Amino acid sequence: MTLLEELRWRGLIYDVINEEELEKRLEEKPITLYCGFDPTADSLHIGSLIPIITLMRFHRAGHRIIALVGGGTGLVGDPSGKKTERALNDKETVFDWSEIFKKQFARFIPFDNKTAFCVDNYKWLKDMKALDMWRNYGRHFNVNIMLSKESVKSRLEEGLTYLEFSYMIMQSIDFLKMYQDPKLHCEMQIGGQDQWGNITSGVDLIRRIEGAEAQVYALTMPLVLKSDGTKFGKTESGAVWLDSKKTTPYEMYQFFLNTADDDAVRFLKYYTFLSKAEIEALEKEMQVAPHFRAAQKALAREVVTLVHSEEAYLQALKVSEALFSGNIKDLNAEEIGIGFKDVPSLEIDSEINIIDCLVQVKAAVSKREAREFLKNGAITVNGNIVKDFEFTVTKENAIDKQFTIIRRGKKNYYLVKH
Ligand code: 383
Repeated sequence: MTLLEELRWRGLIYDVINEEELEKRLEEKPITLYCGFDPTADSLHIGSLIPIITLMRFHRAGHRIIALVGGGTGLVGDPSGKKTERALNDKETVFDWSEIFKKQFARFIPFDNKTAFCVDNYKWLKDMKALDMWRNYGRHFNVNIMLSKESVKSRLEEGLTYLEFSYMIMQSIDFLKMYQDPKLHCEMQIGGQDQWGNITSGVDLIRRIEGAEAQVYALTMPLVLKSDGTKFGKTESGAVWLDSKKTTPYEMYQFFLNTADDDAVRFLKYYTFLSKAEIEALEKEMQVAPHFRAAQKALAREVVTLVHSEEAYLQALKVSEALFSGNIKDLNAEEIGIGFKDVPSLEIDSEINIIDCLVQVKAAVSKREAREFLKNGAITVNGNIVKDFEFTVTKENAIDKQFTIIRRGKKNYYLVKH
């Protein structure tokens, strides 16, 4: 399989210009391509992951890649895909976030300044003079064409500021600058399907300035939708972040583990480096024994290992299996903190009777109900069934003298912190 064939098999190509030419060009010699990311938050999230991994696929196939941080464009705000105007963040914030993005990219991409580069468009956009901008670039942009781009067209009723309107000019200048830079000679831009307008506008600018024979390429990847049609990557508590402080490896593991059967194979193709044969084997396994969730487990393993580390994955797996089986005895305090981050909890000083405890942590609505649960063997404390009404929850018997885990029934967990 050629790289393009592989990308097509993975479902990663939404649109591409010059496909045949590109196929030839990629076979000939290494190409340089880039993808841009605007620092609009203090971390990248899994929406940024597919373009990053796609860059990695090109790099591994011998091409040269550029991860661009939009320190300049981030001060403007891309209207693409946005229904309303973006918040205008102050410069300090955008610069801080740019630095975070650069560090996060480096976890995926081995920047060596020969085959992999990290650039920030603030470097050239910051010195741009308004007059030069209009005279040198503005004259190449046809307003009718700009108005026909989805990012603009969809906002005409709602309203769009001149600042946002000019965004595509800046992204186009980036492509041009990096095309002209002798060290980079960037010939291709990739992005999500929402970026098609901005990318093709850059292609047009390069052709206008460099001549129609200038060969440049563009490829967009599909927006990731779940089989139920909703956007992938969001949880009730918001985005799934790559920063482990914002989304723990365990949470990320759970997120991918919960992928619907109908989505699992597609996401394995998007998000992992597993081969066609490996993915097809997982697909078969899923058809034969869907309850085993082999595809989801592989997906969660691959993503958490890639984004965090093997160690983080193993820990997430351990916590996840312990919670699933109810066998939490082997977990240490750190792992309990991870697995029980969001369960109802109660802080106590020294000790508490089990019935009072069940009521206070809201595992039971009344003492009577608590006794009922105990009598029926529905309550476990640190993995052991407790039936005794006089049982006391103590710091002494807590895990690492910090946590007592109470489970009611099969799945309801409560945490007592000592
Ligand atoms: C800035 C300057 C460039 C080229 C691109 C940019 C950023 C671009 C943008 N991209 C999105 C972002 O930053 O706004 N104008 O949040 C997202 N990307 C990638 C991908 C995606 C897009 O970072 O579809 C999802 O992740 O293209 O929405 O010279």
